[in-house]
Amino acid sequence: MLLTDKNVIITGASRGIGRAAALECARQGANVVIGYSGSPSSRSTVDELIKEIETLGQRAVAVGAPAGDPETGELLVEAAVSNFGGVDVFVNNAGICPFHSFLDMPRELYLETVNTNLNGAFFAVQAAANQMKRQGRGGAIIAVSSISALVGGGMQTHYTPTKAGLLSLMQSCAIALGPYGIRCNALLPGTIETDINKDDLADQGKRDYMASRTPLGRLGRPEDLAGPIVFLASEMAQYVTGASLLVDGGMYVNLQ
Ligand code: NAD
Ligand code: RM4
Repeated sequence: MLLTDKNVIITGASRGIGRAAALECARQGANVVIGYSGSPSSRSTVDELIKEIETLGQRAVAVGAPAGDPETGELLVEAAVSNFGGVDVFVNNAGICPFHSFLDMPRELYLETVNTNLNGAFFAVQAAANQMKRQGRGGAIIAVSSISALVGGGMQTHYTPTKAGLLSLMQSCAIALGPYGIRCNALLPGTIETDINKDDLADQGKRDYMASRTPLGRLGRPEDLAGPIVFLASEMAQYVTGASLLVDGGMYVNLQ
């Protein structure tokens, strides 16, 4: 049990990587605030997740609020404080990647992507960090960035800058928050099969190409990210801050 009695907030936890992380944190002894978009269609999956976490003997509450809203971080923190008594770990995971070509990128799509993935994250990290500072017992902040913080994507020109931004945010926050014992790290997943890339990977040629680029021979699963997130959240990583952890089956280093 690496997270006994820790209170963890995870954004975008209704499905995919966030959901897998929420379950693993609970297995490791944490209570979880489940951030989700607030859309009524997500409510039943969120309720199921709460039940699964309770079955594991832990507590969970859900907060439905858009990730891009600057107030959302405060709402998540308030839920953690009022239900569990504080925040020890904040995982900024919510994100979108609506694949689109560059030259005709709709302005609204660009702005929505940056707002959801990066602007909201800034304010949420700030809210979590202020609460951790008030508590005076340190904490861990993890941003789910991407391999795409390091390499480009022709259909991701709106997305990759947000992931590079999250990586940079964690590096600067590691400096700003180190004096309070708050560690800040970035997780860089490779290509993980989730709803975010369902349509993109429906193209068999693209799918085969992405898998063939991966030395471990397969695309990732959400559960592949759960252990690394728990590690960064836990005392096992007590001297790890400002770091970035690629979890990509080796895709990034696979030049030839
Ligand atoms: P996903 O689509 O399954 O999950 C995304 C989560 O974010 C969902 O819970 C969704 O409801 C939430 N979300 C989206 N927009 C939101 C909004 N406006 N407000 C609140 N919540 C919102 O995809 P995933 O792959 O699990 O993505 C999780 C994170 O991992 C994202 O930040 C993504 O960029 C990152 N990532 C994914 C991959 C991959 O290959 N799947 C690779 C690298 C990084
Ligand atoms: C990731 C990476 C993956 C892509 C997802 C949507 O950051 O670029 O290849 O499928 O985003």
